[in-house]
Amino acid sequence: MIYDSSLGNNTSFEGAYWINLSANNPAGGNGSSCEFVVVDAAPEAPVVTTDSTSYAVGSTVTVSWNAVENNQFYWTNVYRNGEMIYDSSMGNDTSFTLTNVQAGNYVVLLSANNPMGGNGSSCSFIVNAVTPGDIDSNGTVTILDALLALRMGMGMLPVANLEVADMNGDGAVTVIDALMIMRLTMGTA
Ligand SMILES: [Ca+2]
Ligand SMILES: [Ca+2]
Repeated sequence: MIYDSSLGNNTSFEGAYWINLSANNPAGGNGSSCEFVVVDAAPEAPVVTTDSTSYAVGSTVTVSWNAVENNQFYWTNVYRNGEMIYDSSMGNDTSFTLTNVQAGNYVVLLSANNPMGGNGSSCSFIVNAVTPGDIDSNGTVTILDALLALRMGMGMLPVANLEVADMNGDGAVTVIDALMIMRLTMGTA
């Protein structure tokens, strides 16, 4: 006997169980087994984090959390400016990545779940809007950005970040763009 209803909600049921079954005759036996776990509480809340709290547009964001005991599945949702943009559904991974992120305020909600319920945590991060001229994506336009544009215009650097480097919108990065960025840094644009 492995079950007696008179035991009610006795928490001694908690634990890992294995069921082994074999069919036997005088020539031998063959069998199979299965395993299940009985829990008496929802898993503890994992702590979800990102590798930074501030990103440039187009970045890759890694979201991760600690594994918790007695979890059956994790579920994550990501909201950008209040709108859900990612829904993991049920999974057992403890991280995921968002690629090519767009500007906005992001909130990540995570829960660990089992048949007794779920517990979760959240974190937030910002993807900064594109700043024209901020070629190195550090949030401000400085003389370094102008120098980067100049070197791109002279063919000394491959053109990256065209969206912010091409100040006059002609589809190329030239000395003119470098001059426009330089004037921005001097407040004479
Ligand atoms: Ca910059
Ligand atoms: Ca240009």
